[in-house]
Amino acid sequence: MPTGSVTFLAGETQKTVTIAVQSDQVVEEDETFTVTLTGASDHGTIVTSTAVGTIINDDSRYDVVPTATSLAEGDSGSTVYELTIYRTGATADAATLDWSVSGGTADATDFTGGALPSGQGDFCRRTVRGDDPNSRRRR
Ligand SMILES: [Ca+2]
Ligand SMILES: [Ca+2]
Repeated sequence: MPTGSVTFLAGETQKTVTIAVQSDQVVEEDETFTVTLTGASDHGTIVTSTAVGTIINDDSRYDVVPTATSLAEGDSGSTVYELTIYRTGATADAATLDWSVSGGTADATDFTGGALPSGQGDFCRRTVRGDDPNSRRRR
């Protein structure tokens, strides 16, 4: 942890302490630190001895709700499944996430267009192919 000393020359009444905080790209809680004054060389009394600083996290975190909506696929057409993605931490700037679907027990034939979906930005609307045998034949 940082330490240092401050020297007041004769007649000086104010000095500034500078403390360098390491930046990062880690999502974390805001963090506090305390600066404590000790050991005045002129035997002066340190009346207010501590100051608290707060390091504010400015990194954002993303979480997808881990269980997607469960819906019947339907017998024709398509059904819209939705996922919710949350962003916390720093949200002042716009951001884009990529997403893609990989097979669990579903495969590409279970999605409209016959491919595993992927995309950017539109996190909330994907369609699943209905299980109408006629619609499969039309592919
Ligand atoms: Ca940061
Ligand atoms: Ca951080």
